[in-house]
Amino acid sequence: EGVGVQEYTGIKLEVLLDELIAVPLESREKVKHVPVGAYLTSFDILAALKGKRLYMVAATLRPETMYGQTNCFVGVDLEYGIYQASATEAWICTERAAKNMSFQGLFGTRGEISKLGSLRGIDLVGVPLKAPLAQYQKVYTLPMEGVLATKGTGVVTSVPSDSPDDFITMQDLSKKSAYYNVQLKWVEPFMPPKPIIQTPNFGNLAAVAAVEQLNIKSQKDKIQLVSAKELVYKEGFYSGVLLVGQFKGKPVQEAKPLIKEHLIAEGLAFNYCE
Ligand code: A2H
Repeated sequence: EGVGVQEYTGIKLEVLLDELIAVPLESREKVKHVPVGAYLTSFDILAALKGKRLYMVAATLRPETMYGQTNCFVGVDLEYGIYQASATEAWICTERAAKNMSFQGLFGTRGEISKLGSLRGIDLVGVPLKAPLAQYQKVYTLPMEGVLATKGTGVVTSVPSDSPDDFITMQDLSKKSAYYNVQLKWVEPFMPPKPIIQTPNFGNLAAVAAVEQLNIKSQKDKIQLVSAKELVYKEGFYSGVLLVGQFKGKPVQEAKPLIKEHLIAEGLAFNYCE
């Protein structure tokens, strides 16, 4: 961890629980494949969630890119919890993040935590979500290899047009869906990504251009991905112009705080530091 404080925007992606098919516990043992969201629709969890909306909460440094969300990533082996955020909301994130959030006053009484359930990333793969500002009504939770348990919330919202990591992971998932255990309908309708930011040197799909320029082939090309990430970040932040949404035509630097404020005012985001 660095010395400074990193200021993230926490983004709330609502879990579309009604879209999941609840399978009674007895019949679950007989079915060959565990149904998507089986853990979330288990009797105990549904009872604990009664009267509450459930959100996956992602930490991002680029709230102005939320128009380009196509999915959300989790690490399949990471541990997550469902935490009571208020009387009407429960949030999914790592325990480490939940503790930080509680101390930052996001859960009501500072330092107090109420955990409603524990699950692993794999239990979330395929779960449908409503992502704020996204151009799709419904996006899906997908697996990513590099998700760190020690950063943010352990949930990464994905913007393949402007994040080389997100783009290459989506490409891997679409090329090797069987290997990654994902359904094509969770990936293919969202690719290739749609432009949201114009840049002078990398065009309007900066992440795609950088991945091509640096000849990055998969998530395994970690060193080149770090370079691509830095190049695209600088280009988007200092020279990017928004192509969509309420702040269309504005430079990214100007639009970023406005979009963050708007999301917070709508109850769709929050400040999160670590
Ligand atoms: B960013 P920093 Cl469009 N593990 O959001 C791995 N990566 C994580 C993470 C975790 N636990 N938590 C957050 N992140 C990602 C958008 C984005 C991001 C774009 C472009 C660049 C970019 C959409 N994904 O980040 O180490 C999140 O991805 C490049 C810096 O704190 C978050 O912002 O600097 C960023 O990494 C935080 O990285």
